[in-house]
Amino acid sequence: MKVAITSLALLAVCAGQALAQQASAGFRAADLNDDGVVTRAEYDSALNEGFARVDTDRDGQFSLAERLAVGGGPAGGGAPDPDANADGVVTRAEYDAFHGARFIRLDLNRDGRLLASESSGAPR
Ligand SMILES: [Ca+2]
Ligand SMILES: [Ca+2]
Ligand SMILES: [Ca+2]
Repeated sequence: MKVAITSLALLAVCAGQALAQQASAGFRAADLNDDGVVTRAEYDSALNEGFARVDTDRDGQFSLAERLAVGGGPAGGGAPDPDANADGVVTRAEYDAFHGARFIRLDLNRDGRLLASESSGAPR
C-alpha cells in the first residue's frame, strides 16, 4: 500500500514537472543566464531575436506573408493580435507595444522581472 502511494505521488510530481517544462520552454529560451528569472533586458533581447526571426526581408515590419510563414497571421477568435490597427502589417512599434504590455501583464508582482511561476512564455 505504501508503495502504491509513493508511486502515485511520484507520478503526480512527474506530471507536474512535465507541465512546467511544457509551459516554460519559451521562458527558458528567454532566460539567457539561466537563473530562473527573465529580466526586462533579457525579455527585450528575446524580443529582438523574435522580431529578426519573423522579419525575413529586414524592412522593420512584419508583412502578412511573413507572419503566415511562421504560423502567425491575424489572430481570430478575439486572441491578442499585435497588429493594433489591423492593417495586416505589424510594425516594430506595434510589436514593441504589444510585447511591452505583455511583460507588464505577466509581471504579476511588478518588480520588472518575470519568474518562471509568473510567465508561461517568452515573446512570440
Ligand atoms: Ca535570467
Ligand atoms: Ca518584413
Ligand atoms: Ca498594423
